[in-house]
Amino acid sequence: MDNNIITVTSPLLPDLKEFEKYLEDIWNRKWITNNGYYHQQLEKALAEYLKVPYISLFTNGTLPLITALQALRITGEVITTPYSFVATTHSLWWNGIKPVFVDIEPETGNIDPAKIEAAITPKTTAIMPVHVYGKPCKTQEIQDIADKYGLKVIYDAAHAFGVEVDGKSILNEGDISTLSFHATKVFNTVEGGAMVMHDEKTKKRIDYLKNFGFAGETEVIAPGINSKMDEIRAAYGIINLKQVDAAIESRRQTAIKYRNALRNVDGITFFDDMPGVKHNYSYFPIFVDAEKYGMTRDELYFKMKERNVLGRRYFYPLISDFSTYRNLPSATKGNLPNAHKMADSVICLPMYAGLRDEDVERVVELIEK
Ligand code: T4K
Repeated sequence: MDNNIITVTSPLLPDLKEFEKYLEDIWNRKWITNNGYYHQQLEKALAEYLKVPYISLFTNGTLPLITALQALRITGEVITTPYSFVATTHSLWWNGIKPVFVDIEPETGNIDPAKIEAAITPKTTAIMPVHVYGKPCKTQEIQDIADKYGLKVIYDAAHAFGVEVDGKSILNEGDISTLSFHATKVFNTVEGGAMVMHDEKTKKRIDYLKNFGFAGETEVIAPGINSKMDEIRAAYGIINLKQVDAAIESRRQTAIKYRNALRNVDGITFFDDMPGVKHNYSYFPIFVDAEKYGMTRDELYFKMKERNVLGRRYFYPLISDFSTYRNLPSATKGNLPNAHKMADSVICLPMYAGLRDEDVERVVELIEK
């Protein structure tokens, strides 16, 4: 038996020698945080790379969600998806907002726009969808509903780094999009994140809010938070950005290998590329139909684990099933059948830049058997 552990992901690391040069420069500058040189450079480079007009860096992918809700003064109820990482819904809780869960579409795992209107009440102020696994939401349909009811749209785009639809960045949709640059993401700054906005005024306000609300040495315009990215992480990000295209290409090759090998395995399904979409291959979820496959998802998951293949059940349990949220009226199983089905059948296979062919083969062989 092969004892090498294959994890679900492995971080994209900058070249250490190159990083050392940046560190020396930071040491010389003696400016290590608070909108420093590399912070500004990374914001510029990311705006260009991501094809977005304005971006503000954060210390992680959770605080831009929390701050976006503050900046847009969202209150009352917000419509969101249960099929995500807990941080999505936690950002609402931290703002005293009631989450209202709406079911997902089986084709993408994203919130189903056709089910949003029925969940709107006089207290609804916004929609918070997630481009789960980096697959684009039906943004036009969501925007039409938002416009009709006067709602804001904040996209949790934590998985959607670099994703484009018909040549346009998905990050320009809605009022605000947020990104995560966590170690496990396609592009990482160790911990880190960002917010994308459409205009300079909002960018300025967000920059105040992530710096305690300071709008000058002696003026505080709002009860802001501290969520500034430091110079060391910004420099790390600048180096990583140079290799992210190659990393995405490596991930794409892995996705092709998985798809070719698993297409004819009875009871195993997966997503194919969507027409017109530039994907980032951030995750490779497969879905197990126990009856056809002859084994349940959990049986396969633990069998893989026994053989040192550490896939992950992202996103199981559903957010709506965690104790904090399960008593909400919208958290019932009857309201969220598609989300339950996906959460109960998913395993994310190992997926990262540089995953070796023999490791892909090992994963595939385990599933085939
Ligand atoms: N919205 C969405 C939709 C999100 O998915 C996330 C985060 C957020 C918001 C919030 O963004 P952040 O505030 O986190 O920036 C991970 C990540 O911690 C989390 O960022 C991510 N989503 C979530 C989906 O996954 P865990 O608890 O599964 O990570 P962990 O530590 O078990 O790592 C998974 C595997 O990655 C390990 O088995 C091995 C590998 N790994 C991990 C780390 C940290 C490494 O090889 N090296 C490392 O340093 O949550």
